[in-house]
Parts: sequence; C-alpha cells; structure tokens
Amino acid sequence: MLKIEQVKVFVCNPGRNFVTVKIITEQGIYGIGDATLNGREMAVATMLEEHIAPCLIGRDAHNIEDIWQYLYKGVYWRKGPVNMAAIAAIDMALWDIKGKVANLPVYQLLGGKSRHAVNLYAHANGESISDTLDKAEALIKQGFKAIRLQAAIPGLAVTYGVLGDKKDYFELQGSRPLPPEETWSTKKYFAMVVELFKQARERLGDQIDFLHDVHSRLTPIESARLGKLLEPYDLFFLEDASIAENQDNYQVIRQHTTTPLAIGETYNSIWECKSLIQNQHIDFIRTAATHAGGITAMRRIADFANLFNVRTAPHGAPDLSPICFAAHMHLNISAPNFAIQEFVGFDNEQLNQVFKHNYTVESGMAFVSDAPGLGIDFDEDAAKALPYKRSYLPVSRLEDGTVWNW
Ligand code: EZ4
Ligand code: CO
Repeated sequence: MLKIEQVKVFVCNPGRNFVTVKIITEQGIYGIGDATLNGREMAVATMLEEHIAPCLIGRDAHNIEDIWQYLYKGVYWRKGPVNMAAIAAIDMALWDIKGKVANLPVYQLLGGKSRHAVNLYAHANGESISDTLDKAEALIKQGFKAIRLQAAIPGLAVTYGVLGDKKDYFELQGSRPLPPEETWSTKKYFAMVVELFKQARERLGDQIDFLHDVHSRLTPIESARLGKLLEPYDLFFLEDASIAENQDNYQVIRQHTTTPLAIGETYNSIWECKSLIQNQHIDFIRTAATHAGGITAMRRIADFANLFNVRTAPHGAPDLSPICFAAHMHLNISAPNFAIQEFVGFDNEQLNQVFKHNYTVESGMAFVSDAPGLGIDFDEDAAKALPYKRSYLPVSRLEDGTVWNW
C-alpha cells in the first residue's frame, strides 16, 4: 500500500499559465501531473482542490485504474473539459509515482519502445507567405522534417495561430487579459492558404512534410473544398478543418478529398472521437493527455484508433505544460500507431526554472528520458514566485460581426 498523503495544486505563470498537481505519498515518493485548461485555469484548480483532492487522501496510489474509474464514473457529472483535465493530472501523477517505485521510465510500464525516437513537427508562423517560408527554412536547417505552416491573411488585422508583432507564444499570451476579437473571412483565407502551400513546395521541395491548422474556422463543405485545393501540395495532414460536434461533418469532408484529416485537441474522452475513428473519417487523432483523461485514457484511445488505421498525433501547443509533453513522449514511444508529435519547444528561461525536463531533441526527433517515472520535475518555489495572470484565447467574428468560433 502506497498511501496518498497530500494532493497539492499550483497555478503558476512562467510566461503562460499552467496548473500542476503534485501527489505525495506517505513514503515520500511523489508524482506530478498537468491540469492546464487554457483560459479556464482556476476552474480546474478549484475542481482539484475542493472536489477531488479530499477523496484521494488515504487511497492506494498503486491503483491507477481504480482511481481513474472512481473519478470518472463515481461522479454524477461525467466528462467535460474541467473535470477531465483534473482527472488527467491525477492520472499522470500516479503513473509518475508508479514509474519511480518500479525504478522504470513510464514507457517501459506501457510495453516498451515501438520506435527509438519520436518524430516532431515544428511551427512556422509568418506575417506573410515569404516570412513563413523563411521561418520554415530556418527550421529545416535545424533538422526538422515536418513543419506546420501558418501565415497572416492579407486584409485581416490579426489571425489566430499567427504571432502578429509578438516574438513568441509566451509574449503573445501575456497580452490577452481579456479575449481579443479577430475578424475572419473564408474567401480571404482561401486565397492566402492555397498560395502558401504552392510557394512552399516551389521553395522547399517535396521532401518536407507540411501540415496546416485551420482552427475549425470552416464549414464542412468549405473544408472539403480546401482539402481538394491542397491535394497537389501533399499535406501530411489538415488539422481541425471543421468542428465535429456533429461527427458526421467529417463524412462530408472525407468523401470529397484525399488530403489526410486530423482532429481531436479539444476532445475530453474517447466518446467524442469514437465515430470519427470507427468510420475512418479521420487519419490522425490529436487528443492530449491533459485534456482527454491522462495516460490511462490516451492509451485506450490509441489502441482503439489502431483497429481502424488511425494514428496518433498528440496536441503539443505551448499551453500544455512540459509535464504533458513528457507524458506524450512515453505514449508516443510505445504506441504502435503513433505518427507525429506537435512541438513548439520550451525555449523560455522561467519555464525551465519551474519544469526540469529530461528529454533531448535532435534532427527533428525527440528522445525520451530514461529517468524513472515521467522523467520531469517541478520546482514549487520557482512556481510560487511566478503567480497566475488571467489570460484568454481570442474570439473570431465575420466581417459583419457574427461570432464565428465554430
Ligand atoms: O489553439 O492550444 O495545434 N495547436 C493549436 C493550439 C491551440 C491552443 C488553444 O489553447 O491549435 O495553438
Ligand atoms: Co490545433
């Protein structure tokens, strides 16, 4: 019996807000987990402190599956982003503890390695097509073989997914104490995005994998059309073309295009992707450990997807903490149907003071840590010195003012 003695919750801002859980056992062994829910951080912190932590004290930290089922099924209110981020962080922390007790990295507990390294894709976000391609060229020089290309849309002031005048994602988030409002025009976007990939192939050749994130700004038939228009440029995948609250949306897109489709970063459970996967309407499932219920749930989604030739490509935005990235590394190295990991890097001094990671990146690939557990540590004092700052994601509207966050 490895009794849970304490569950601590931290909300810190080393450039961005992160919610971190630390589970401490009676024996002194502890584990950490990521519960960050961008724009709703304090809701998850309260969920953990007020509603979940008290139920865990005295339980056996070894029983990861039972604790997952207890938190998921044991409440009347299942699923939901706040609840699932809280469960996810507890689950990650328990896997971290189990690895430390076994003196093995978590991937060994998941069945060992299916590959020796984890393929990454980097981000090139530009103020113009040529700016994006300059950035992509610099990433290729660093060894990246897969790159997500995004560029500002001429005629629209700011576009989600592009940095604007900010130097990186850390500076960008610091500038949003209230939700900024942005304008969207599908017509203007189409003209830019097709030209972006045309020029990308001309300039960067046919050996680099290109990806693109639409951030769910299109209707299903618009997505179908975009998929068709981009076919000549051979994308690795087109991400979040349309929202899929109505999962049949993807049937519409699928029947019109062979451009591979990816979705899932906002999904909280296997139920949200079940029909997309079993109907083979998508090629890549992008659920994240922090938002879809932790390592326990991600493993289940990967195994289910494997039955239908769907591969995993976990979300890797800067608003998932390095603990989530570590959890993904263990899942990615072990899952037979892992494809690619989104990677924006953790190139920020304050962030690295709080989160002490242990993986390496070389030639566009990441190498997992062999340290016991998740292989990442959290500095409580550094976190306490960098308090939470309210920050939001943007809202988009059409040119006539209609809210357009599909
Ligand atoms: O918009 O994580 O693929 N990456 C993305 C991200 C998300 C943010 C939202 O919190 O779409 O940039
Ligand atoms: Co995305």
